Amino acid sequence: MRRGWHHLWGLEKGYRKIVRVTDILDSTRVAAGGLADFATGLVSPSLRLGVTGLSRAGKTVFITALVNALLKGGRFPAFEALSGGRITRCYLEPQPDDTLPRFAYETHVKALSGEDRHWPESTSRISQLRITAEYTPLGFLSRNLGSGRLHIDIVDYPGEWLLDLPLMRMSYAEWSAATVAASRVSPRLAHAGEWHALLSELDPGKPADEQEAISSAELFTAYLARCRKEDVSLSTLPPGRFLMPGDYRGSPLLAFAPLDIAPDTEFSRGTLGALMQRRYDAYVSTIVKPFFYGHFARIDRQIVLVDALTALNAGAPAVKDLQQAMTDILTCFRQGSNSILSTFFGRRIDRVLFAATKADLLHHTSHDRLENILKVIVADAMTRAEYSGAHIEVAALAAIRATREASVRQKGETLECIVGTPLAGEAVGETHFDGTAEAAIFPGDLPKEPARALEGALEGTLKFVRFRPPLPKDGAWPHIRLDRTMEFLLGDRFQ
Ligand SMILES: Nc1nc2c(ncn2[C@@H]2O[C@H](COP(=O)(O)OP(=O)(O)OP(=O)(O)O)[C@@H](O)[C@H]2O)c(=O)[nH]1
Ligand SMILES: [Mg+2]
Repeated sequence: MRRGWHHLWGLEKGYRKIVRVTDILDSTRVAAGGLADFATGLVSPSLRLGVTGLSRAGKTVFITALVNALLKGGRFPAFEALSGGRITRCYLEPQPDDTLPRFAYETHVKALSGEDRHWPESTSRISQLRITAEYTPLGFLSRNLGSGRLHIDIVDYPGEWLLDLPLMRMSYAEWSAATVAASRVSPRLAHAGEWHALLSELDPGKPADEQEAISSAELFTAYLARCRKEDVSLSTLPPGRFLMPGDYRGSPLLAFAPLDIAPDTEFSRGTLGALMQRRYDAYVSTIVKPFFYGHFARIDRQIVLVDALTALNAGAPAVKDLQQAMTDILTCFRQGSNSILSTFFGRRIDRVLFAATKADLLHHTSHDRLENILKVIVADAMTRAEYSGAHIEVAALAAIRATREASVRQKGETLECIVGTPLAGEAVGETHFDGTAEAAIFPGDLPKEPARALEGALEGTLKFVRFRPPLPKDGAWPHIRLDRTMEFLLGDRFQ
């Protein structure tokens, strides 16, 4: 079925076969970026940290908390360079890439501060922030050579864009066939009705009709949106810009959709198929490739944030699809997959962390279990992606912890609860919250055995409430395991 998704990347054989002039031009673009990176690296070492995750996974909150920790300090025992006092000074600097929007750190801190604090607004664009750290290196010799300086460039980009990368190695017909096949299987099938009805009427060989292309793009997008909704909660829904068009809203670049065709179909000029194919190719070359060459290929380290709890609560199909998304993501990170790029400037991602976010929505007794569930999902994805490459870790974390814990006795039973202030409008069963009162909530337990969670045993059993963000203590927000995450992503660069 989804043959194309899995065999597109990293197969040097396939790569050689389809290296075209545009690929060479594109790589030159990377080389230019790489040279600029290299030139700044000569003055002070720099680390480009990619932060990604699907929409609402917690990217903005994570980066805000991470930068705040570096700037203001706080309790981060497992991040040795900070807790040991070796990081002597951190400051924000103008970021080196003039064409990239800056990550609006100050705006997000402001949103999270004060009496009417709230979670930051959704951000659907790529952005970047440079923070520079001065530190005392470990070891007698290095200490005597003076202090070290490291630029950390944090790049926030939507995970949906990552899931678009396989399109670079897929023709329109291959993508169409795979996407239509996937939509004929549960749970997608139940949401594809309207789009399928139109699809069955379209004749790819008929003269192109702009209106048909637009209507099928609309119905296809509505189908993707339905698959993303919380109760279905699917993750693998490319092309990414269909659900988050940003500046491309209404553009012909997004006015195409799959047709019901074989993967090796060819189209004559002027047909509907040819029009769709042209737009698909334009999407890939104007949107996907510039992201790959301009940003993705320059990343050194990557954290992928995952809202695993929502998927677990939605049931087995959502978990399976999350696994598929991880497989696709790992295929992007597979060593050799960017071998053309590595020969140009020898850069490659050396560490990837998959992190389940919002762990503060569970009692701490379930944190290790959440980590274990994610471990199994990632291990399985690694096998399926035939992954070898960067060092991979998993974690369960809360970048900003909005809850505390309490034991509540109810009907002779002790329940391990979380306590926080649910946002106005949130509800658990019959209880509706007004945004001011604290409440103790039993969120549910994760099973000891990860396999049970993956089989869908948790479907509908977890109770999630959005809590009001907490106030910082001594400059930093409370967190869960953010320090371990920082140690994995940054620790060795302060040695
Ligand atoms: N309790 C809790 N909630 C969190 C945490 N991180 C994120 N959230 C919740 O998740 C929502 C989304 O977080 P963001 O950081 O905005 O997610 P994002 O990935 O940047 O989302 P987009 O910009 O829409 O792609 C927030 O509004 C919070 O409600 C956390 O550490 N704890
Ligand atoms: Mg965001």
